[in-house]
Amino acid sequence: MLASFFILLEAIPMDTLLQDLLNQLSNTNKIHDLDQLKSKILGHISSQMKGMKDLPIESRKEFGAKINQQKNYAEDLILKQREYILKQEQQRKLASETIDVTLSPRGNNLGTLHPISLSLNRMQDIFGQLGFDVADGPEIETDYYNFKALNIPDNHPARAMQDTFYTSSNNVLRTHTSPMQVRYAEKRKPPIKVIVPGRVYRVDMDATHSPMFHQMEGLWIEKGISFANLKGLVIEFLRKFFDDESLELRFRASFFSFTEPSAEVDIKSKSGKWLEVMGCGMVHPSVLRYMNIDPNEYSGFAFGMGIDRFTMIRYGINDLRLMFENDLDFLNQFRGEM
Ligand code: 2NM
Repeated sequence: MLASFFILLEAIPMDTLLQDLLNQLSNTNKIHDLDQLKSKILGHISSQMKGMKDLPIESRKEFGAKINQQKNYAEDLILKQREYILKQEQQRKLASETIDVTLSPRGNNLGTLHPISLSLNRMQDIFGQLGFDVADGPEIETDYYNFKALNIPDNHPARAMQDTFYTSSNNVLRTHTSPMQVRYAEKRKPPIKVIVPGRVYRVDMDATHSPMFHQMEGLWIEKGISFANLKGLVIEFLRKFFDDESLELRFRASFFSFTEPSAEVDIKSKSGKWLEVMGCGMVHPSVLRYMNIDPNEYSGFAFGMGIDRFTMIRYGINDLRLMFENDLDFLNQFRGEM
């Protein structure tokens, strides 16, 4: 409160109650308190005014002038105090909203690569260094590329509606990425070295199967390519991918319509259990012919693996559903992984 008001205060004659009330003004620092005090002050002044009618007529004028002077003075004081309080409040608010630009940032909210992307990058790096091209293609495929060109017979159970998603125009959601390998190879001359990663679809849904999952298939066609080359490449790839130069693995004879002979590959886990991780084989002569390649001149091998499964094994993820929920606490654990 400004000192000049108090000087004025002494110049205006007033009763002690009013004086006391006006003195309290300088101690109010909330608008609510000021409003309450204001109504006390103005109430007191107006009750004084009401008593004016009982005064002798000759002193009424002087009394009225005095009360008016008090009222103007009080209102002026109240207004000044109001401005003072508002200014204080504003300064307090500004001080609390100060931004300290020298503080360090709150951490970034950059996204992370999904573990499936991490695996895919890893696979592409390894095969890239071994001279493989990367190709991708349509997820909606024709019966020809998804089944027929892969030597899958018309009556094969994989073609059934319970296993394959069909579109209304009788195309399919590709059940593997091999159709793209046929598309790739039919337009080229050997040597052909390509990997095809991508989404594939099968009618399947439980704790270990998702209707959409990720696969990567590879193809190497060149004069003189043998099963020994296939084994060498698969061993090299698996040991690099799992970062374990002494990783134990085994090839088990198997059957696929598009390869002959065929094998499945198991790796030995840390706990000593064999885990099946991929399938492979020498490309069937019929499939080579669909690729416009003469099986008497060229041979080749092909392999396929589930990227999701590789990811779960590498990072110790025990539930497939985690891979597709995009829970941030899950994804954040892969920040900085490779
Ligand atoms: C596998 C297993 C064995 C495969 C075959 C072909 C193609 F197009 F050359 F015929 N691509 N991929 C293949 C072979 C895939 O996945 C478990």
